[in-house]
Amino acid sequence: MGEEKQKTIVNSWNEWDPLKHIIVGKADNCMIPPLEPAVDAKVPLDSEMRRLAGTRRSQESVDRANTQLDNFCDTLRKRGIRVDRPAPLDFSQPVQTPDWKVECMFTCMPPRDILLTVGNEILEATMSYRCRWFDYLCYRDLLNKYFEEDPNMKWEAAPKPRLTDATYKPGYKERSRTEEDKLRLVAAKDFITTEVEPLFDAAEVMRCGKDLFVQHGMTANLKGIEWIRRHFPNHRVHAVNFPGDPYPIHIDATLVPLRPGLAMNNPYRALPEEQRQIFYKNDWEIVDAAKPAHDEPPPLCYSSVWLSMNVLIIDPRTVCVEASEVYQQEQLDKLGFEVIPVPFRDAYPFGGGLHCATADVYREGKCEDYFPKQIEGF
Ligand code: DAV
Repeated sequence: MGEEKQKTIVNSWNEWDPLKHIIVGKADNCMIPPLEPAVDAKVPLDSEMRRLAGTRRSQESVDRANTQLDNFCDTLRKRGIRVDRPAPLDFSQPVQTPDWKVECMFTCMPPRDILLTVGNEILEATMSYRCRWFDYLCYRDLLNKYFEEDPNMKWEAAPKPRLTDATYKPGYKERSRTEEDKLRLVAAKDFITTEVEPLFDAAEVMRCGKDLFVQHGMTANLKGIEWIRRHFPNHRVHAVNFPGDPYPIHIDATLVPLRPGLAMNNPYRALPEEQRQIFYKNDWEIVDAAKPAHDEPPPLCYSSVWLSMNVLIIDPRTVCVEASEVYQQEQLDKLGFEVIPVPFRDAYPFGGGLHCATADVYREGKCEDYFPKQIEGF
């Protein structure tokens, strides 16, 4: 069926049901983010991005990323999946609100960070970086179109945070000068943001039907997780933590569900024993993700080598994996998947891997209960 004939339906309850319609980001105009407090806590301590903060990325690197993004779109379209693209802004512009000003914006390469699709709803997340405050503008044309074309689509936006200095802990930088400091702070659940207002990136949420698992870390605070809980009263929302990750943002290179009953966990960021119980009680298996094929991320990348496990599942038997990630491919092959290798390393520096670079619009299937046996107080 030609993609223009496909009726627009917004519906996606999990990360694995058969994919029909998706948004894939663009690298155009992407900036190296300015070192405002929340960005500072995430950019690796030894990264060149620190020196180049607030500058443009080279056009050559943008073009290479866009070539891979376009190729990824073609791969999805050939499988009958409808693909939409955001509208990049001139991210080099300084932006301000009544409370603050930053020298530039960031990117619209990773739509997963901001758009949370739960059933027939697409929710714009609050975000917690000032340079990402206006991310939503890149997606408004698309969301408006889905709203017009699907009479059941619910279009929501979480309360825009003020992101004043009160949102970030003073002295956090001084307390996190080394990787050991960072690991200690993360283990104590001491993150850069305060609890003055709800904060979350959509990519902190792992969707498994009736259950949403949300990482409490550098972009989502407890009030943000509570906001999600009250916003989705028919769901069960679980806060999860991953001690072992010095830069905990976004759950999708850490804990990734593959199909009902099977998830993979980053072995360096193990889900704590008490938080695993809900999986075991419901006969889920959690396997360690295969090791990444690379020792280092590509230059000027603020994500880790674990983008290896940032896979996009097309249906419960088919998965897109980055083309050079041979160990991850081999593992998923052994677990019974057809693996589609997708060259994507040139796009990594722009905001992440194959899952980060996408946002679901439509997967077939309905809201199922994969965790009928709950754990008290979790
Ligand atoms: O391992 O650096 C990357 C997730 C980006 N959305 C990591 C997490």
